[in-house]
Amino acid sequence: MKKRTFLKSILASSLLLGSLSISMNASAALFGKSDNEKVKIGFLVKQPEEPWFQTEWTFADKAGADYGFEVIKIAVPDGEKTLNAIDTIAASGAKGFVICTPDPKLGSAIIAKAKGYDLKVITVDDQFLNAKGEPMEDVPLVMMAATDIGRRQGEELYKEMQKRKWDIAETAVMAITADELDTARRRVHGSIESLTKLGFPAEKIYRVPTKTNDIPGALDAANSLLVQHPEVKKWLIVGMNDNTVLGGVRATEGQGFNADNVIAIGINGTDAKNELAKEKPTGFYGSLLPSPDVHGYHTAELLYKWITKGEAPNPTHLEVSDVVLLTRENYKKELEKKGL
Ligand code: FCA
Repeated sequence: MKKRTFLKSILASSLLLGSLSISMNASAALFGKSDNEKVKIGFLVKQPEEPWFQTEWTFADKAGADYGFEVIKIAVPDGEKTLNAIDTIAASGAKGFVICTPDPKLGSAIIAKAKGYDLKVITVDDQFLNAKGEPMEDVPLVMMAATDIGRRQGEELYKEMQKRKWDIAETAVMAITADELDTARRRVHGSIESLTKLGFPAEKIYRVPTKTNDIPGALDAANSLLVQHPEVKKWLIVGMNDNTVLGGVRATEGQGFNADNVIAIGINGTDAKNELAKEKPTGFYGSLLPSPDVHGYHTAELLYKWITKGEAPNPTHLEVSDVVLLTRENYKKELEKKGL
């Protein structure tokens, strides 16, 4: 009953808005496009403090400027905020949203809520899981080519270790894992796969799970691993993104390691800028920069076309595989090339 009254009032207000927008249209013909008649989309991200997601927002806005739509950007660090954000988006008159969910298991709830409002949904970076924990293949997704980028991380670490002529006998790999997030699991898996293929002894690749996907979480995980292996003289550090790897580096520093006996390579690139800009090199050797610009721009563009032309994203899944290794030497130039 309540729901029906609510629907009625939505209907009534949209009729009212409809007549308002007719008169707006007339004035828009005279004065150009008004903000009220612009298509609106939401862009929801789990960790707005990461430059990665800020970059996606910036490029979604760029798509908005190019096509003439408005992007409503909302931080969704947890499930409750995510569901509230969907209400906000619907109330603002947006027709859909792009989302990097704070928890893939929210997939079914997000889709159910979006359907209730007739909102279209595109996922970015992290794939939804259904109630059974299976990937929701039918929801459009744009993400990095996780396994390939992970493999590249392992290759670059091995290459740098060889260049420095390190003795494998005194070296080990610290792999900070976040296996419940599929993209993270695939990256770390790819990295370990490359390292072992190239000849790094599997028994000296130590995995440790992080509780949270940020620097403090990774730092705790790394500390617990370091105390178990006082015999290791040199470390290679693997993790799913820059913050995870930075947590590992900070932990090694706490135990007296430095740029001479740690090689760490992150993933994201955008989030490694400050570290690479430090006057003195740290154990953080470099970062793989995929394409947050493409993810932000393209998801927004796909959603706009879906809303305005009825063209659903095809293919449904897109893995962006362009990646460049940023180091202290080239990071400024490479980031500039992408306008970052
Ligand atoms: C995940 C990570 C982010 C970024 C993104 C592409 O969402 O948490 O840091 O790497 O994938």
